Amino acid sequence: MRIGIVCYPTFGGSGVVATELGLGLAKKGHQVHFITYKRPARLSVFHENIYFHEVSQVNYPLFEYEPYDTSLTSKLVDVVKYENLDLLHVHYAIPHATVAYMAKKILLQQGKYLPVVTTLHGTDITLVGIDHSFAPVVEFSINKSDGITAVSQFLKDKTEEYFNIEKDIKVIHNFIDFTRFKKVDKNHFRKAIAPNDEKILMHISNFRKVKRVQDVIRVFKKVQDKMPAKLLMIGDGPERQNCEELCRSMGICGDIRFLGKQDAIEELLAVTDLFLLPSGNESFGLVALEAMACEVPVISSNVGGIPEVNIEGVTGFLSDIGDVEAMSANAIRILENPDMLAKFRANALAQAKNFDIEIILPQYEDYYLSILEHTRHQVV
Ligand code: GMT
Repeated sequence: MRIGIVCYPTFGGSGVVATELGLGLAKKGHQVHFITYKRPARLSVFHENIYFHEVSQVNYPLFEYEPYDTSLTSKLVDVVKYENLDLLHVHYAIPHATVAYMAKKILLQQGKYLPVVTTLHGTDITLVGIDHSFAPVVEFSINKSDGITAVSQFLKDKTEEYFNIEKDIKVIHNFIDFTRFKKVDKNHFRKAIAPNDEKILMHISNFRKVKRVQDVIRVFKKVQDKMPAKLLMIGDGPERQNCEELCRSMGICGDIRFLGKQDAIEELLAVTDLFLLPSGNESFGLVALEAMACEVPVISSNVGGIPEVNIEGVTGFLSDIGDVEAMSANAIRILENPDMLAKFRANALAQAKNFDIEIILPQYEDYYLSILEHTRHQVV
């Protein structure tokens, strides 16, 4: 197939999933065209089946806000037509499902029917999507997609609860590529980060409010009161400053390293003992899956789609949002007990294997084929 992929090219989960999916499809012989405003963060290798079309910025002085949707639509029309794409897969509804609909209408006038699949990732529904400034457009655009997928059962249910969705939403869970995410021997890293064999805890996110990064610090403080420990904070975003100030006020900066945005997170996960994800909302929690693939148990909140990934008492522990006491007690329980830690590590890997790209990617391929079959007779 010739597949177009539209996504946010940043470090966010939806862009990561879109990029990894494109890479996986390319490896299986499909021709994949990424259409975004910047090269996707994880698209760092050359592959003969991968093409990248950059949407250029228009800086006309009249535009206080650049009309990105219009530029993206024009680019889509161009790429779909001249690369003769079979299908367009857009990730994150806003504005991508809407832009896809516009491109579809333009192409229809020019004699081509463009099948569109929209994948819902989370905040495009639960946070931004339901905002009045977007909701009618989001509902309309989702309904105009030929296929709709959601990354968890939770997200499907929420989408159907919030909006009047006329089509079936297919749940295709996020996935993990074990050729990249696996526990590797990085003992020299471990020695550098924790020279006295301290326990290593980790958090990765975009440091937005929804991630509750201050809870990570509070949990870590309670763990550290019980045992020597280090915390790695990976990523960057609006809450980082507040978070650093909290560390300073608690006097624990010496044991916390803010590493900013990192590419090779699997190398850091390889030396980690426990992953913390206390989010206030999370449709799936891809980072939890990445941690688990590297045999790291997860202490998380019990919101959204997280329980579909992290299994209570098996791969980690789940607590109510903001319950720092329970989260730290659970973290201490695992870290104090080597047998339990070893068992949870093995369980985490076993659970992650259910989300192996080798299992999930064919679900997308089958879904594309069903959409192509379904739209084959569309009158142009
Ligand atoms: O985690 C984020 O805030 C980024 C956001 C995105 O769209 O890039 O992530 C969402 O999509 C990820 C991939 O499907 C999911 O793993 C995250 O759980 C989801 N984030 C939220 O629902 C808050």
